[in-house]
Amino acid sequence: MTDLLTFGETMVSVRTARPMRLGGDAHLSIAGSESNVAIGVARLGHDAAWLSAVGNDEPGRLIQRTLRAENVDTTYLRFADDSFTGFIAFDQPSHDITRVSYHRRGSAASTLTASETTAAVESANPTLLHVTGITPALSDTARAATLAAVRTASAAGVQVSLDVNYRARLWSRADAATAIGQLLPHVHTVFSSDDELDLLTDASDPIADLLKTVDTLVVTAGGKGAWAHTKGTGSASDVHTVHRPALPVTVVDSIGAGDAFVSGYLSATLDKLSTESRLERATTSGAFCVTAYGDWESLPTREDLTLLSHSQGT
Ligand code: CKP
Ligand code: MG
Repeated sequence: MTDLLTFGETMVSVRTARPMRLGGDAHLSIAGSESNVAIGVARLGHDAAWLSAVGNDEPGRLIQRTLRAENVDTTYLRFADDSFTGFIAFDQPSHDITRVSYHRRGSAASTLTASETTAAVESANPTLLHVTGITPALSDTARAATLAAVRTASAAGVQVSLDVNYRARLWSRADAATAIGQLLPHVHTVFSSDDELDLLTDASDPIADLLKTVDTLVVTAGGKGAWAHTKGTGSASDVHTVHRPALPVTVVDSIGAGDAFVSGYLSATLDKLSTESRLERATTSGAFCVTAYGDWESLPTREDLTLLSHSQGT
């Protein structure tokens, strides 16, 4: 039994503070939306397990070691002899622009299978299963692995969350809409940015339409804050909405903010807090994360969240 199980590709990352072509100093780390969420949830005091595949290589061992050091359970990590660990390069052509290049097609994580994800769901027996729309974009087997996992989990009474996380470099909007549409009937909570909603439904009232399928729809809109929509107690079209503004912080690095937001929300879900309090922990965690560099390095602990709330006078 674990609090949270998640799976997806974690890559080795190399980051430079200027155009990479100029060479010079680089920072070596790891990056992956689902492992970011696992680290975030673990830092907030819960048990988190993460499943993936990496190459049987040094980048793969860096990923394993980093996640273990962050108290993430890596029991379900597979080292693939015949494949390689994905690689992501971040560089900065100008102060305000971070450029991302992926080298992940055919990587070890793209060989994830349905039998390994369903076996992990059965053995970990998590309270929450979290997936993202990145995994089904990796390959046909990874897409089947995602669908099988959410189906198995929801049939077993596990609460399933999905972060849309559309990545234009990996697939078209049409392919993403089809694959994510297959997941939705097995998902309870969806995290979507406002510009991803059209991938989930083409209805004129997307929120009411999605709440026919999922229990909670959390929509983020950067500086405008976030909304959590749940079914109201009245008629089918009755929707209960909660809004939290974004905290006014200085943004240093926005990559990983979405994962910080999700980990705050899921942590408060595990603590059985109200929708309002889930959204509050999510926005505080997201705000904390953007104030320092790194996809996961700047994820907050509980103490960090208190510090930020106090500095905002709340
Ligand atoms: O939506 P976020 O900025 O929170 O996601 C960031 C992660 O997995 C980052 O760590 C990167 O490796 C990725 O999303 C990705 O595959 O793009
Ligand atoms: Mg995101």
